[in-house]
Amino acid sequence: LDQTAPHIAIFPTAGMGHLMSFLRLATMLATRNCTVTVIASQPTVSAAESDQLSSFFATHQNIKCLEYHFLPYNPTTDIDPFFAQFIAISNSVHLLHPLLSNTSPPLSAFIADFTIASSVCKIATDLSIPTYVLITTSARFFSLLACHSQLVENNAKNGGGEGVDYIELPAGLPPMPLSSIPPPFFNPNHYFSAIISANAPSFTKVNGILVNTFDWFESATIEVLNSGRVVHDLAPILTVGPLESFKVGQSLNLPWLDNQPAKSVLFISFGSRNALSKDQLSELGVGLEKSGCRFLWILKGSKVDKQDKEKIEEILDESFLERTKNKGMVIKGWVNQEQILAHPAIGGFLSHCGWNSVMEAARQGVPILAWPQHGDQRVNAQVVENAGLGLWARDWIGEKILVKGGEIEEKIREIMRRENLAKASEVREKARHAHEIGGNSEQAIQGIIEELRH
Ligand code: BUP
Repeated sequence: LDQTAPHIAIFPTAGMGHLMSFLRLATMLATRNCTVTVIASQPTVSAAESDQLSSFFATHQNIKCLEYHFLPYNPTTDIDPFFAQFIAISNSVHLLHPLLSNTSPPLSAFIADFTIASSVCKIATDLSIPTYVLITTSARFFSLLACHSQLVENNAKNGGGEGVDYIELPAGLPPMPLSSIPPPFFNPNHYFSAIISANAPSFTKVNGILVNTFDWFESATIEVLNSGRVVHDLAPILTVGPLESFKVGQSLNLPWLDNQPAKSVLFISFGSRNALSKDQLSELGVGLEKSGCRFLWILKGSKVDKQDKEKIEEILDESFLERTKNKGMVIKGWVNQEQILAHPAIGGFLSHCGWNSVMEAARQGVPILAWPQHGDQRVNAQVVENAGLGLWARDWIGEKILVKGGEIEEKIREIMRRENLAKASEVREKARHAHEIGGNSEQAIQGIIEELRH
């Protein structure tokens, strides 16, 4: 037993995208000899999160679970349930202090989600331990978070962006298309913006900002962020991605997929909290059928899975399902996406570009056809395209317009071309190299562990 190895509290908030990154980091630290406690906030928003937590702790008994029952938060206005959860978790962080002050071995540090960073910094000061944040989006989107107050101010001065296509970013970061920035970002009265302004000040107080990305993938952005010119006194950016997958209880059981030719199947998923409109789903069906491409489609009917009760046949046309039954498979419910992306039959990924999905595709060398919906996803899609991991259908503006089947067909044909696979394989090599001995991400993780040894 390594007596000097640190004891790290891993503190995620809400949403599968956030949770998966934190659980991955937890296992990576545990396999590098650290003692790890995961703070599991209860109750979770989605069933997927509580299922994931139960199976995770059943399979990783070396990782401690600290159940944290936060106080209810009753917003008076309409709010995204995941945002409400961030606020609720943050508001009662003081309840953790007594639970954490006597742990054995004593706690060495917090690694917390950005959405609660300021509150965690306060209790970490009381406990006299350092705090790190883990950013579960791209470094490019993080750069917007880091200079949020300045961008909101500039936007107000410029009349709310009227007639502006691009916004200037500080310190030589390339300008950003205004259409890529989620509109609530600029609205100080919106919860999204309020959560950012409450927590962005912590970026200069924490000991390090861990980002689930790798240097090669976003080198220019990372260099500028670390130059100190974007935000004075910004804590060091430590790239730790792509975060490695953890052991799961079950192997993938999809005989249909096993019988498909290598690299022939397009995997389709819009993440855990996006549901396309019925009309859009039906156009996607038209596009798939016309393209003749094999597909594995994960279908979602509503934003929070606990409310997602409709059957596949109630969402998609039965005749479509009948006509395509030899070409494709539609699944409703949770599947292990990482295992699917790693399957030899998968040759492309139609994705909303949630950042975990992007990093998983990078690790497996699967080309992405990016169809972002909201939040950070358009910014992430641009990163994907710039890095050569795929194509961004930039005219397909999520939720606002109906993208027709013919256009979808064309892009599906394009993404399934061989040359995209070759480029994506190069990305995979770079992603793997980041975690080899001497790779940037491995060095960053080892550096944190060394710093925290007692
Ligand atoms: Br859906 C789904 N299986 O069926 P993102 C998702 N995932 O393993 P999002 C599955 O959940 P946020 C499923 O591999 C990824 O690790 C997927 O995170 C996994 O998107 C995670 O890709 C989803 O970041 O999350 O859901 O939009 O908005 O919280 O970033």
